[in-house]
Amino acid sequence: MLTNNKNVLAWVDEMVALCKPAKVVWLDGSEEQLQALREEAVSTGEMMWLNQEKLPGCMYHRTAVNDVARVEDRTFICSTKQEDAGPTNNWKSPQEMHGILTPMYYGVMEGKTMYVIPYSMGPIGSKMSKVGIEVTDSIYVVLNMDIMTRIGKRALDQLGDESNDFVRGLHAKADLDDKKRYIVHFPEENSICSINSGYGGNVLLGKKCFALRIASYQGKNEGWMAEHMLILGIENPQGETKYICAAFPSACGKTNLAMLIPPEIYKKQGYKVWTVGDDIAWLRQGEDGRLWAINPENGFFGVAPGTNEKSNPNALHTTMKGTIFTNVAINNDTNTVWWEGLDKNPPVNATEWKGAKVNGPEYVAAGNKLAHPNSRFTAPAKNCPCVSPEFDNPQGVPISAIVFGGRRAKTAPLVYQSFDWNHGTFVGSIMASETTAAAAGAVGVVRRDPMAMLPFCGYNMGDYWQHWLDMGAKLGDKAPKIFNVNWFRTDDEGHFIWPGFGDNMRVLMWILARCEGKADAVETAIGYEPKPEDINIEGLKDVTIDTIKGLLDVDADLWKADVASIEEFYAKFGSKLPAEMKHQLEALKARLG
Ligand code: OXD
Ligand code: MN
Repeated sequence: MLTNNKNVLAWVDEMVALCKPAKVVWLDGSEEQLQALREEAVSTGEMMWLNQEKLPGCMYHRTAVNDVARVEDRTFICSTKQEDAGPTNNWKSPQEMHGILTPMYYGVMEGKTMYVIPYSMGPIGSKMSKVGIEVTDSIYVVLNMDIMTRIGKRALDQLGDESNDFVRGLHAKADLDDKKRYIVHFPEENSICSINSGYGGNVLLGKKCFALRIASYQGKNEGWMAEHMLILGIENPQGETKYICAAFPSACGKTNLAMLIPPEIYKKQGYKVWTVGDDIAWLRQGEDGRLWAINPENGFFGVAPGTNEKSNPNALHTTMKGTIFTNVAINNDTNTVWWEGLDKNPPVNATEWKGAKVNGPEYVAAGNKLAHPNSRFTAPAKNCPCVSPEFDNPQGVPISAIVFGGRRAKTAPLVYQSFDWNHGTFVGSIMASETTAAAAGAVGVVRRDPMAMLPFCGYNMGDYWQHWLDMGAKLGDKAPKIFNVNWFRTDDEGHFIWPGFGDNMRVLMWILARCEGKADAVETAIGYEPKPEDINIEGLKDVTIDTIKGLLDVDADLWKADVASIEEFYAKFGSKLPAEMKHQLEALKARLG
């Protein structure tokens, strides 16, 4: 027995009685046990070894064709009261939802093995970490959870013998029927149920389900924050590191920013960038009054397509060992992996993500994708060349700045700073991205995604904004400064004006200078902007001071149109919209004239 904790034992007994597995295996976290499971998954065809010389420890998995992404329309927050889930979440009462789910789980693991995975979100020994137990019928889930979290006996030891503060996660693949797929959160019961999926975001219950949806609810009740944010550190030539958290909606380059390569001008001075996290931050006020962050995860579950030597060499390097690849293409000559955007040479002897053998170049020329656009790597953080030396620090890292960002062709400038924390909360709440010509549907349609938490907030977003305001009041003058960035302004031909990638560090440097009181700013209707000359453009080919002036331009008419769309969005929250947010919106309107 790995634990004497009666709460854990009783819950696992209950799950066994419900799902009726033939066998129960507790994950102790040992390498021998994991290796045996890898071999077993290979023997059943669930997974495959890749070329062990080129990609040591790396494995491959293919999901069902109907099961390749998170399913927001099948994701529920089941609080007792509907208003506690709010207008941005699907809701059913816990009673009704249990009525639907319990019969589906009854006997669902007959003849199968139930794996019991104890795991810690956050470094072992950290007061900011929390424990979860996931039971699942999938070895793929076990092996991914081993990379993404800290699994095994150490997590149970962290929980202790008495505590009942663990998140219960029940996952069964069942028959992968997408009509009966459910990803369900019971925040008041500290539990998650997932059924009929085998795709990462739906089944690695420590990630989005626990570390964002359940944890955001816990954070509200316990006075901390769970956010969809990367954490990075910038070390100056004197060896001092300042940390930034940043929230972006999907497809805005969060993993790339977290692992950025400094431009030559900073590199040669001795600046370094360190990655603490690429997706989730848990933030708590420290004893010194400042806001401290840990990354609850232990690995990266990144989108493969588009990752290459130029866009993100650190991510690419991270995936070279001990990584699980899902739904990418296989180069059959070398038994290695390929995806769109890796290089310009699709393998001739290829297997595409659904499993068909094809001639890669011909297949791609005919307009097909060899890798699924949402194909993934699950890679250990410790592989990352720029992983922060503080990655496992139980204290976390102190945060100087919080950065919000979206994808806006015209409205949002390259960067601006909020007037204060409350205004920064407003800036986060109006985050949005516009659809691009690359995607189906109308161009320039605005999708509001407050704090990039729209699909991940486990309670009413109005209450969530109030929680942000309350955290600001608690932090007072120790609060991080809040900024907004937009790497995606386009010219009249639709080309990006700002070079992005590593050059985004030039903007982060102004942000840090502001935090240290070392840079001036210009007050505009929407916030403080840099003086154009304060964005360092040394060594940039096509960017002049006039380019920066253009990127910082604030078009009052566009902002007035945006205000109308914000009003419409805010109206959904009725009396849950904090008065302060209404006040911030009115103040913006007045400043725009
Ligand atoms: C993710 C997401 O996978 O945000 O990180 O969807
Ligand atoms: Mn994410």
